[in-house]
Amino acid sequence: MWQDFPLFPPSASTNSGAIDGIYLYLILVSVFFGLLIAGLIVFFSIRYRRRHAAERGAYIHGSVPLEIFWTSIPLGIAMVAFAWGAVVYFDASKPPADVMDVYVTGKQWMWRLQHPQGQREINDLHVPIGQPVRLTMTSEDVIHSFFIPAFRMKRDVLPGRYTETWFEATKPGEYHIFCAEYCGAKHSEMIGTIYVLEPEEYEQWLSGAPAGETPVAAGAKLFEAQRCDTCHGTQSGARGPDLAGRFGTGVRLDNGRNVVFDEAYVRESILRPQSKISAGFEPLMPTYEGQIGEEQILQIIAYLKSIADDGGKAQ
Ligand code: HEC
Ligand SMILES: [Cu+2]
Repeated sequence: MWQDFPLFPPSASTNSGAIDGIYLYLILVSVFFGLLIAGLIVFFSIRYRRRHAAERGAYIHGSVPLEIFWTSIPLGIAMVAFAWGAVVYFDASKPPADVMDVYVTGKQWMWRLQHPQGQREINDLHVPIGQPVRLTMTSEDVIHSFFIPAFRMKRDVLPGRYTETWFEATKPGEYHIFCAEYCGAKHSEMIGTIYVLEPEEYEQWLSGAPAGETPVAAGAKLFEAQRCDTCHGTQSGARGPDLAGRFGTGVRLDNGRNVVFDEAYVRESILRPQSKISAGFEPLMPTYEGQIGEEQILQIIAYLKSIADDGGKAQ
């Protein structure tokens, strides 16, 4: 019973210790001042109580040193929390270089996850210990939020947008995944489990789970099946821009603005191709709105990422 309703979740990621530190600081400051103020209220009301009916208090005209004293101390305490929080926040927001990409789509009322090697999971996620994992997330319907208390990690998952977060698990075990944004009737059932395994166990799990296609391979297939390749080929005279080696670079638009070729840009290009036109090209691209789902778009993105890393060669 208690394990299911822990007052304080286990601490099982590289960031959770630092986040707990700030939490503890805020709690201690609050407890200290809470007790101090409560104690002083009692003490003063006894010490300065009215002793006979005609007694009047002395009028106080204010004191600059006192004002400075009780302004600067709270300022200092708040600034410590701010600076400390900023450092931890920046540390926790950028993933290390050797991350493993897991793609997540939220949907009323479940989580679908896909590993870079192709394994798919629903409401469960197996990860190896000591390996940074980056989650690229989107929603197929309403706003959800991906929350792993044991990792002190929570990020909203929005329809029509990508959000990213990452973690590195430090302790083997099973931890809760919750949806932390009220998302309809069965919001409370939108829960899952994250299994943190030793690297060998993880390899074993990987080889035991049906792999299916990797996101990159599925994306490459879609790229042909949806005939993207007819316009975005490498041959000269192609009607659309070559997409190899482009991910993460800048794009010049026909209105002179510059944007980044990232997840959001690819998604928008597929669903609303007319909204941003690449400089030097005609607005010929058809929309795929309603024909390609969020998971498939993520696969195309994984494919375009892969042909950016390999110096432009597919797969
Ligand atoms: C009929 C030809 C055609 C097809 C089919 C087509 N595109 Fe395009 N696409 C274009 C053209 C032309 C542009 C450049 C003009 C623009 O930005 O809309 C473009 C732009 C893009 C861009 C932005 C590239 C840049 O350099 O800014 C992406 C990403 C993209 N397409 C992806 C796809 C994907 C994925 C598919 C398949 C699902 C696809 N396209 C199918 C013609 C096509
Ligand atoms: Cu939800």
